[in-house]
Formats: sequence, C-alpha cells, structure tokens
Amino acid sequence: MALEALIFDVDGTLANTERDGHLKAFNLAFKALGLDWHWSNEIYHKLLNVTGGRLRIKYYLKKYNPAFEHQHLDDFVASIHQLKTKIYVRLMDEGAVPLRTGIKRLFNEARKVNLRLAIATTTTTANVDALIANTLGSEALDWFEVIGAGNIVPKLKPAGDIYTYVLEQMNLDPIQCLAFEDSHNGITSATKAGLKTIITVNEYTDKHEFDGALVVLDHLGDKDKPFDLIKGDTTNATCVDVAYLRGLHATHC
Ligand code: XBP
Ligand code: MG
Repeated sequence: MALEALIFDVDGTLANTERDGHLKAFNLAFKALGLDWHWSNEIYHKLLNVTGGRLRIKYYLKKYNPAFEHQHLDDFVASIHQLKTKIYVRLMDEGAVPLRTGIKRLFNEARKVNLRLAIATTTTTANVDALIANTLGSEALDWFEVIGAGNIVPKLKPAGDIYTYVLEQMNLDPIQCLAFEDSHNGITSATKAGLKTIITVNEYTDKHEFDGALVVLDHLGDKDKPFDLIKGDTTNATCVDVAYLRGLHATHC
C-alpha cells in the first residue's frame, strides 16, 4: 500500500517545547498560586516519564512532596493545570519556542504532493493550536486533517489510543502512514496502533530505547543542516524529504 499520511507528535517532535514552554509554565503557575514548588530541569527530566500535565503533577506530589495534602486534590490539580495551560499559550504567543529543524520544510513538501497530515499528542488542544498558529500562522491549523490531543482520549501515551483515534478519523490503515516521535512513550504508543515510526531525539530523550524505529535521527535536517543518523539504514539523504520517506516506507512497511 502506498504512503498516504504523516502523523506527528508535538512536544519534542515539532518543537522543543518542554524546557522553554511546559516546564516554565508549570513553575510560573505554581508561583502564581503561592505554592513553594519549583521543578528543576533535572527533576523535570524524570517527571517527563509521566505523560500529561495533570498526571505529572500528581506523580510529583506522590514522589517528591508526599507531605502535601488537599481535601479536593483532583480539583486542585485540575485548577493548577488550567492556569499552566493559560501561561503556556501566552508563552507560545510571545514566540518562546521555534519549530525544530526541517519541520516547516517537510510540511510544505508533503502538502505539495498531497500527503495527508495529522497530529497525535498527549498535550492539550489549546497548546497545539498556540504552537502551530504562532510558528506557521493560524491558517496552518487547516493543514492537519485531525488534531488528536490529550483531552480527546482517556488513556494517554504510551497507550496507543490517540494514534488509533487519528487513524479511525482519517479512515486509514496504519500501513498507509508514518509516525514521527521523539520519546520512548511516543514510539510505544505509535507501535501499539500498528504504525512505523521515525524518531528525532532531543535533550530529554537521547538516551531512550527506540526498538522498532524505522530510523533514529538528531533532527529532520534541512538543506544547510544535514541530519545525523543515530540508528537505521545507511543513506545518502541529508534531510528527511518525501522521497526519503517513500523509500523507508517501501522498504519497511
Ligand atoms: C508530551 C507531554 C505533555 C506535556 C504537557 O508528551 O507529556 O504532557 O509535557 O502537556 P508527547 P499538558 O510528546 O509524547 O505527547 O500539560 O497539556 O498535558
Ligand atoms: Mg513527544
């Protein structure tokens, strides 16, 4: 079956949103609410194993702040997360995080040949919209046939639900698509939905296990900035373009 669609994770894949976006927003929200919690980059590295902001806050409390008590913990965590989302959106509006190398180029190339595009992420819809609108323009939101976000399915990555949801919405078989991810939880989710995955690592995920990945790269590459191949078939390609993706798909899918 021919390659029909590309499905992208957001955080760490489209942009390095964690340090200058999510982490910053969590800490600003804690401060604004008068909480004396502060997540260092080192702790955040560990907290990232738990996907989804609400679950991450609850995991933090259990593991690093067990003395903290609240009568209505779920509601309290939800209110912290709501404020964190508001702050994150403001940071994106201020242009806090650029797209990763090659993302804009690949979107444009894919659109030219009518490859269908979609998003599968654990983050909140408002965060995805803010990142896309501020880096590509609000019209770019229409480039994605489906934006599958964390508030749509009950089980977040590493469960396969969000990818399965996106595939169902697009009426596509996993073999007709490729997924783009940056983390172990991400590739686990895509694999559970039957998808083959291209990995671009970042500072938080470069030590992760990526068994079953089609290829592991430092980034997608651009004309003046070739990618480094970390794992996968040797190639003369220097950036991930449609021809390279079709080649990978024809060989491995
Ligand atoms: C990304 C995440 C997200 C963000 C926070 O995982 O884990 O939880 O850090 O977003 P992936 P929210 O890239 O695998 O989708 O606070 O909106 O949940
Ligand atoms: Mg990710």
